[in-house]
Amino acid sequence: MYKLHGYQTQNNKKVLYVVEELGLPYEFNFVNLFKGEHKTEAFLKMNPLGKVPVLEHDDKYLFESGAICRYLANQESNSLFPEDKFQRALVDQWMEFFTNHLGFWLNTLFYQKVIKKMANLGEPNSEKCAEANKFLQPQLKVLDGDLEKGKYIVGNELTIADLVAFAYIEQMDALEMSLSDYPNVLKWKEEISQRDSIKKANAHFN
Ligand SMILES: N[C@@H](CCC(=O)N[C@@H](CS)C(=O)NCC(=O)O)C(=O)O
Repeated sequence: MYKLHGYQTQNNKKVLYVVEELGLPYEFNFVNLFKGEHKTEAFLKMNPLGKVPVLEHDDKYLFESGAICRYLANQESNSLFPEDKFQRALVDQWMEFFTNHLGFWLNTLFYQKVIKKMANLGEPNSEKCAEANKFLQPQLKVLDGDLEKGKYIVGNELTIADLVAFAYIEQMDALEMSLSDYPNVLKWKEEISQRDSIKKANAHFN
């Protein structure tokens, strides 16, 4: 049994999407960041950084959402994390692209425009938002070009790269950002949003 300690932000959702898609047995422990539950002594023993998500498995703890997704997908052989070394490297490549580029800029906007408002942290920083928007448009174009070639991010099979990417891209709804200039991304996003795994993962937050 796996136990996932998390909140309802994209780093946590990506792990939930992967665990649901794999059909692994797990328990979800909602960690209320607004109550500081991620900074208690007990939590810091699981992750000294005081951040979610954390995966608990057989009395061992793992933090960093990308590492958790890969660990879960490595439990048994499955098409979500291909065995072929080059295909697997492509999955890693797109996961890194999201963590360091496209997803990073979406997170920047999400923090400035959504989280700051929720947490009463003041107005969005317009320079940071402008910088994020400048990088986002060409990077969305790159993703759109990739999804023109295949149904999913790495060819025609769903992989953990799609689930990780979806957790970032879906933030565009709350940001009221349109995907109309990126029709392949829009089609892909709509398809992924209908998957049972996505619905089951989000049911934790209803
Ligand atoms: N690189 C980490 C980032 C983890 C992270 O920043 N988690 C946020 C929620 S999405 C958090 O715990 N924030 C609370 C804090 O930093 O105090 C990952 O991918 O897991």
